[in-house]
Amino acid sequence: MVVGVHRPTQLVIDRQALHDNIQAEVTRLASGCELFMVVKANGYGHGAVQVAQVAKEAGATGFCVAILDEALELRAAGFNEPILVLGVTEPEDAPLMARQHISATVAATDWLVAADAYLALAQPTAPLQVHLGLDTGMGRIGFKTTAELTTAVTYLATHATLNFEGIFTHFATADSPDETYFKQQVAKWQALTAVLKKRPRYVHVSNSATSLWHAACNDNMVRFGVAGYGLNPSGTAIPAPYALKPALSLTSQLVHSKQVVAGESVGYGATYTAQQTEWVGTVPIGYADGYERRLQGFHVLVDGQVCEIIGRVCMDQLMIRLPHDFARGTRVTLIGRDGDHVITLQEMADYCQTIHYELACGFTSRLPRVYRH
Ligand code: PMH
Repeated sequence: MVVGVHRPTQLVIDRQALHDNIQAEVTRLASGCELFMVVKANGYGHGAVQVAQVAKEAGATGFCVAILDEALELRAAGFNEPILVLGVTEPEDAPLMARQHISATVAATDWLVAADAYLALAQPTAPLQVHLGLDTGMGRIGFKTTAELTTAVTYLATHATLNFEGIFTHFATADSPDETYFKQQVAKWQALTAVLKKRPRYVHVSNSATSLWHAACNDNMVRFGVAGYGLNPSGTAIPAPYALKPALSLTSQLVHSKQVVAGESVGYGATYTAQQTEWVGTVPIGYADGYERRLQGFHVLVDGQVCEIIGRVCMDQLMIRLPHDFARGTRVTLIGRDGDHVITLQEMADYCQTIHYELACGFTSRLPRVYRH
């Protein structure tokens, strides 16, 4: 997809905010506990390489991604830190991961057997670094029983192509005020890991929510994601222990303004009809940019003033009701602050009945990412 550099609509990423959030967490961690910044999905839409650079400056010592290509992007950009792929990769790619010093998440022993065959053939100079994933209640990937885990650990210990570098689990409800299910997962984690005779290099359970609110569980590494971007993992349910600074803003400009009279309609489906004479502005952003169609009725800031989105959000444009005429080129803020008003990703997510994670990841590559500070 092309990047719209000739259109005045852009995502603005505040590097200082990213830095402050990550550094605040690094500072809180117990000594010996490392922070790996989670930069999957293009750094939650913020730009993986740029976020990784800031995270490194702020004290992150490694990175987590979802898929192998995201790890390769970081290697190609020159990062030498440990990188863990959190999703299941293809055993065929084990030699590539070993050569690139990219750590694999493994959720079943048959994966190890298949990877070993490819590694034995390719003979990379280094073994493949393996993190065993344990399913303690997320129900996604991982070993579920001590028997399965013991088989995998024994296999790792007896195959020189593979190195047992880490073990981890993932919590489903660490962002919830109700800790019942969280505690059940912790108990399962403790029962499963009790069979280990030797601790691997990294033992980790914490996403942002766990590190923020259950730091006693952290062990020696945290996988810090959404809070690094300045977003509260719980939405508004639990206050963060320090002020999180949202790093992402979305800005545009008015490209058109006109008066409509009572009875005239706006947008596909003619769902909005003016009741009186009013000014209508057009902003060059739409659902093809990840600005959700569900945001009809939400608002933007025009020169700092709150204006409602009227009619359906189109693919590339949306219309707003203006208090009066504004010049073409007037500043429009879709996320962020202008004067006394601020629009947060959280408010947008609430309006769309989703979570800020989904909206942040949903901004498409047509929107240029511009870095400030
Ligand atoms: N570790 C794993 C295994 C994850 O899947 C995620 C996020 C994180 C750490 C970081 O979580 P945080 O951003 O809440 O700090 N994964 C996802 C996901 O799969 N859907 O939403 C978030």
